[in-house]
Amino acid sequence: MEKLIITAAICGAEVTKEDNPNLPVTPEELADAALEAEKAGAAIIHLHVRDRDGRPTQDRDIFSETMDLMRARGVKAIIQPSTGGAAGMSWEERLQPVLLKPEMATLDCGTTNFGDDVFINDLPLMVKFAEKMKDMQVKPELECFEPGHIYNALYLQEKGLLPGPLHFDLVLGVPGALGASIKNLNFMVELLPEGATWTAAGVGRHQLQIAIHSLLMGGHCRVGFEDNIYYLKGELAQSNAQLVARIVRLAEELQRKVATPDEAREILI
Ligand code: KMH
Ligand code: ZN
Repeated sequence: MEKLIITAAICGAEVTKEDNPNLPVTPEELADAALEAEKAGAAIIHLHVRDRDGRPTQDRDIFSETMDLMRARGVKAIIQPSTGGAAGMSWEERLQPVLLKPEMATLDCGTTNFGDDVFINDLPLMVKFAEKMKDMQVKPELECFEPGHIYNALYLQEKGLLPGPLHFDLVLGVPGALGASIKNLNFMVELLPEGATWTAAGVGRHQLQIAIHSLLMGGHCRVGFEDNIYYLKGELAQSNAQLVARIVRLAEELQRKVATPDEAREILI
């Protein structure tokens, strides 16, 4: 099997310090969390940033400051900014971090209910995002919350907007979207085109189960506070690194080697 690429989704847009006081939100905290997660075995840092009040923002300067701090601390992982941001943000705002020309960024592949909100990703928006990423040579990670989103990604590929092999993130268990189960993960993986790579993310208590199943299937894993703030039922996670380290231990037991950041680059970019 291909080496396992672990993504640490260290902050997200929805979780707060009230939910888990260990959540990193400032540029300094995010940089420390990224380094710690990388040392634990993460090869990709999926990044959201917050403003001074801890609210989600797509401010380009805050992304830039945070990414620079990460590199200054010695982070070698692929830094993958979100273009999803938070539900309700304008497309102009969401695209801001792509202008910094990161190695990768997310590209959300369809509209979905997202808790009490609607996370809007209509086709014109997706085309705009794919065109911009193609122009800026930013590798998209195709976020799919529903099986139909995979067909939207294939539509973008048919239009020539997604050069190179496709890389998907199958996100299962968002409240309002497809539930997190092994059956649903299998179904989505069967829909992926030949040659695609994929990672899987389970939300909340499903994070561990989905990561283990992905590990066994030959996919990659995403863990971290964006999707889940607990280590065990009723026990808050101490850090993103703690969640990453558990996957590394499981991978070792299952004899799946973990990819370094450079090995992840070779596989994905
Ligand atoms: N915060 C969600 C509404 C992404 O990063 O591209 C969207 C999200 C997806 O987190
Ligand atoms: Zn995200």
